[in-house]
Parts: sequence; structure tokens; C-alpha cells
Amino acid sequence: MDIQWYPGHMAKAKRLLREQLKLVDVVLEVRDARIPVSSGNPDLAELLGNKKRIILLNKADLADGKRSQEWVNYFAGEGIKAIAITARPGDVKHLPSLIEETASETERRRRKKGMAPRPKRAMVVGIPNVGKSSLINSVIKRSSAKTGDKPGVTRGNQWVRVRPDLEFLDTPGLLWPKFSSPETGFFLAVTGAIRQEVYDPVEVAHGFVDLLVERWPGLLAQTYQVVEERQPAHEILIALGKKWGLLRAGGAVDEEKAAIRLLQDYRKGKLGSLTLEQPPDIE
Ligand SMILES: Nc1nc2c(ncn2[C@@H]2O[C@H](COP(=O)(O)OP(=O)(O)O)[C@@H](O)[C@H]2O)c(=O)[nH]1
Ligand SMILES: [Mg+2]
Repeated sequence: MDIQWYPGHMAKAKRLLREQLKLVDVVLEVRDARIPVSSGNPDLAELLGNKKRIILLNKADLADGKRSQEWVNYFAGEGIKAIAITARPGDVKHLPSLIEETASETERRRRKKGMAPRPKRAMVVGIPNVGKSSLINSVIKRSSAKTGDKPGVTRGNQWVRVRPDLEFLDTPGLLWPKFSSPETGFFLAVTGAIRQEVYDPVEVAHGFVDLLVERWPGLLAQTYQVVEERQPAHEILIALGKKWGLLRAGGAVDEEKAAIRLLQDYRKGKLGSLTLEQPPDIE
């Protein structure tokens, strides 16, 4: 399965991101906790230079909690601070203090140079659909109003004061997916990170059924009573389509509709909390 998709204006996005990054002390890189590698973009590290980064493994509510902890440990081993999080106001409480802690080094440097203290600034970046806007909104909901345009800031950027000493850029920085492995496109399609027009849902659902049967044997059969797992993915989808009454005119099962429904069920958590990517073994 070869899914390759790049948003238009990628060069423009990169230029804009570079400008935005100059404005902040800390970068919150949002990834999907179910696919912590495929939802990242390795180019970011280079763009960041030595700017501080925290990886937010978002949608933790949809991921396997034990795996999320393994990922946090994995990133710690790489020297990167990561936390598992869900973009709900009640679940982002600890984020501001974590940012302040992370930014305190920048603060010390400024003070050493005799520069006046100023609020620390953070921005959210990530590929489409990982929950950047939801996270920003959740943090803002818990805090106060916008502080307005700042001189020297890319036009349109607003800062939101989250605490007296912390400001957030209210527009997330857009990263583009990087298809560094053959699975990346597949994982991004399954989790809903890429638009449906760029992949064939039936092909993706076949791959997903095969993955489920291999890694979570019995789950499909248990979730959808009609499924006999020891048959080709195509047959399984047809059985599901029949169960759901997804028929074409004439009575044949609409496999594409069944494929879309199965993928939607996964994205809503109806199949449980399944993390698709496992951290490499730490030696
Ligand atoms: N279950 C769950 N869904 C989330 C979470 N964060 C975002 N979403 C959903 O993911 C989709 C994309 O979120 P959005 O904030 O628009 O992503 P953005 O494109 O990165 O700004 C929306 O349907 C959100 O409701 C989360 O932590 N858990
Ligand atoms: Mg958004």
C-alpha cells in the first residue's frame, strides 16, 4: 500500500513555521498517541535547533495507557520530554507548569544577558488532525483572554495569556506528514489523519483487518458477533457490511461503506484503546 500525500504549499508552510518558531521559547509538538512515530515529522528537529520541545502524545484516551507510558519512557531515553495527554480542559491542567519549567532555562539565559524578564512563550505544532486546535482551546478555556497582536509578530498571530508569566500563540504551526516508512501512510489513514480522498478506504480497511486479526486476535469476533476471523479481510468486511445493512441497490454489500464504518469505529474508540505503533526495544 503506497499512500503519499503532501499538503499544497508545503514550502510556504515551512517558511511560516520557521518564522513562528523564532517567537517562542518552547514548542509543544502534538502527536497522536496511537502512532507516535508516523504522526511526527523528523524535519522538525532540524527546524528547532536548540529550542526546547515537549512532545504531547495526544488522544491518549484512544491509546493503550501502558503503551503510552512505554513511549514516554522511550522519548525520555532519547532525551526528549514527552507526556501522554487528552485535549480536554480537565486533562491539560499540568501543562502550563510543565512549560514554565521547560522554559526556565531560556529565562536564566535572558537574565544573564541583562535582558528584562518577559512572559515565556509557547506554541503548538503538529501535522493535521492530531488535535492542535483542541489542545489550544482546552488550555485557553482554563485561562484568560487574548493579549492582542504584538509588534514584530507575523501578521494575524495572537498571543493568549495563560498565566501571568506564560503566553500561547493561538495559531498552531502546521507540520506536514513525512512518509518515511511504508506503514506511515497506512497508519495516518487508519487514524484519520489524512483526507479520505487520497487513499482507498477498502484497501486501508483490508490492511487494518489483517493487523487486528494478527495483533488483537479475537477482538473483531468479540466486538462484532458475526465475524469469523479465519477468512480473508474482504470476506470479513462483507460480513460486517451485511450486519450493518450497508447494501447497494440490487442487494449486494457496499464494501466501501463497510470499510469506512469500520475505520470510523476504530477512530471513535469502539474497538478499544489500540496503539498501532510500538516503541522500538530499548537496549
Ligand atoms: N478522542 C479524542 N479526540 C480528540 C482529541 N484531541 C482532538 N480530538 C479530535 O480530533 C479531531 C482533530 O482535532 P483538531 O483539534 O481539529 O486537530 P488539528 O487539525 O491538529 O487542529 C477533532 O475531531 C477533535 O475532536 C483527544 O485528545 N481525544
Ligand atoms: Mg486546527
